[in-house]
Amino acid sequence: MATPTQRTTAEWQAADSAHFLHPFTDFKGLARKGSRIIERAHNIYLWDSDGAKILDAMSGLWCVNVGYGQQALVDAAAKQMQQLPFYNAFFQTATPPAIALAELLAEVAPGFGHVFFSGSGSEGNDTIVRMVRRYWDVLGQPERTVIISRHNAYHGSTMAGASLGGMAGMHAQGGLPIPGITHIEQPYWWEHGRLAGLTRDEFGLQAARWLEDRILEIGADKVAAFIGEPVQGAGGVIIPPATYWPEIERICRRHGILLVSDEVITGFGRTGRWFGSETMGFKPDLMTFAKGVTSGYIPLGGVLVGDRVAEVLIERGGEFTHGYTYSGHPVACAVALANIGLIRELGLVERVHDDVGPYLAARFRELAEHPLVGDAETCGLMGALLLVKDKATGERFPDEAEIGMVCRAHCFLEGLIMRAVGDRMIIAPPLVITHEQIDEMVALIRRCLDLTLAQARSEGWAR
Ligand code: PXG
Repeated sequence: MATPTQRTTAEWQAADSAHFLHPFTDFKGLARKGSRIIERAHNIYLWDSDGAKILDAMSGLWCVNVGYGQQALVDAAAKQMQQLPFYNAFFQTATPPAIALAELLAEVAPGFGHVFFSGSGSEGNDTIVRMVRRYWDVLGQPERTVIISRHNAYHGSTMAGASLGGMAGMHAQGGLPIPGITHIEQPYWWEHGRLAGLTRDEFGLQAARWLEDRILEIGADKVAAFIGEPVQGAGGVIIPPATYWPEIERICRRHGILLVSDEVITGFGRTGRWFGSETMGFKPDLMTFAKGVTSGYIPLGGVLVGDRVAEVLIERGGEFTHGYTYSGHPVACAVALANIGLIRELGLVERVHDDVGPYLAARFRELAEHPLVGDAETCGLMGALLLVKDKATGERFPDEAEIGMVCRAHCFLEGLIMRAVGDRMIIAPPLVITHEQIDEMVALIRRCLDLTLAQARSEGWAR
């Protein structure tokens, strides 16, 4: 069997397209282009199989919060693998790393004294669906089953996760959403508020009231929960107006509905607090987490259970018939312990809040001057640039221009990983990024915007 260094890029690409079905990918289209083979990484940089260095402004897939190459996480995994690589928590057993992590999570998430572990964010959201319905069952209100989510939300790829999500393309495959899940419009001011002449704050209140309208339409006694990402990630880093979440919280309380914050991306420092719900000023009943809990070094996810729900499930629920082989996997939990320890030791949450977050925001305000940029927003170390056809009027590019993909292709060639979501270019770099590295990233982004503008002009999409 060949080891990574023994094959050429072309050989890797041939084997890749012969056998590997990639997630969210047109298999045949990828086979024509060939994958870029990523072989190693350090800090915020990746190296591909041709030796090219790439600045990873997406932290892998929104997860490598502490950056690549952190030896403490490697050591924690190796030590735990030697001592006890696996044991389950089903039949009156537990392992020290899982117990210690549950304890530590309760400390970083005040008010969430309990945790249910899964292997991923999707499984965490499947757990959410079962848990909120079980909660109302136990309370003698089994008809409270409906979960309200939002269009353009992302909550995972399992049947329940994809159903909670509001991605039309996903619902079009496989008979989704599953019953009992409904979606309201997202709090995207540029799309739904700007042209209606609303200020961001006015729009935030209006968007929150869409939740109340839906609750009244269905009947509050049928609604189990509302779920949302504090800041939508995969949907394009949609940062809601400051008025949105406090109003959502008031509406949920008024109708007795559980409030679920999907913190898979926004957890563990990304927004400048431990959890995005703190940044957005609301207190959920349940929080889904994954990604940043281990900085992506090993899969782990779960649900942080607030005291209101925990008390009912523990005191009155009996057996909760749900669990995964890897619920509380000792190696994953050991890595999470080391990761959270490192986040604390390096002061990364405060660093995002007080230092690199504001610095990124200032540099993004400069990018807002670029002729291609209609809007530039950040929240902690998440950022988005909206690419527009006409800066003066805010007119957007037609879908056929595929402006985001054009820009992403330039980024790829220039050694920068940036995600394109329609006409939004988004970033979420590792929380260890320095000022100098932010400068380097912004210079690369600027160059790619210039190249994109030149191409759009030559193809007649822009003036
Ligand atoms: N909730 C949120 C908010 C997410 O962002 C999940 C749940 C599902 O987590 P798992 O671990 O099952 O993947 C996610 C995942 C993208 C992209 O293209 C985003 C995610 C996953 C894959 C791609 O931005 N987020």
